[in-house]
Amino acid sequence: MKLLYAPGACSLGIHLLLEEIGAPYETEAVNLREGAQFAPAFTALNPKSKVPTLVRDDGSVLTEFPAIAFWLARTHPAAKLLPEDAEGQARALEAMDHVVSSIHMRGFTLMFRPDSLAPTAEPEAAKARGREIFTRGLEVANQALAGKDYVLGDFSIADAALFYVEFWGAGRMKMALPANCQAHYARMLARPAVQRTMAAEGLEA
Ligand SMILES: N[C@@H](CCC(=O)N[C@@H](CS)C(=O)NCC(=O)O)C(=O)O
Repeated sequence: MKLLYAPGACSLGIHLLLEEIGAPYETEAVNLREGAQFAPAFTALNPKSKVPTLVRDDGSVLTEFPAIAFWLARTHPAAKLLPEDAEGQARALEAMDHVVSSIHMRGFTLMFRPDSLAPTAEPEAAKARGREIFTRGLEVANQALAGKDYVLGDFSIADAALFYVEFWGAGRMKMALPANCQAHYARMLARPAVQRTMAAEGLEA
């Protein structure tokens, strides 16, 4: 397997899942700032120009965080990254979709690219709205974590998703996370697989 990733991007969550699994994999850094995701070598693999992009051993390509995480968990059951029952699997997908679609794609994106959907005459208002969505999303995750170490109780792919937005909030933006998210972030950072991933991407918490 080969993961195309960008240091500190949402691909961080998939990177750490590969470390948790422990099967051999390669990585290739994609320089998003230089627009490498639009170069033909990349779009030939993923015409959506996004990381994470996973090239599997048979050469086929899988994209979109929840799909990659779900596939990794299902194909590596020994790593115990996903509950076995339908309810638990649906909850994992629900939590990941909330992170990717709302906290990341609406909140974080609006904060840093206020004109990403349409030109706006009020970029500061759009950024503030993004911050509100990001913060509100983490508050919802915080409530769901009450009384639990991990999103579903035991560690799962849902934690990898929550971790990357916690890293963006606490690590990059130096925001105070709500208490349960802060404890979850610290718990994630204590995992050897997460530490190896952070080191490999050159990141500091
Ligand atoms: N829906 C996608 C989102 C992926 C995404 O937004 N990736 C960002 C990095 S965090 C990216 O590749 N951005 C490059 C670009 O938009 O040009 C997923 O779940 O994987």
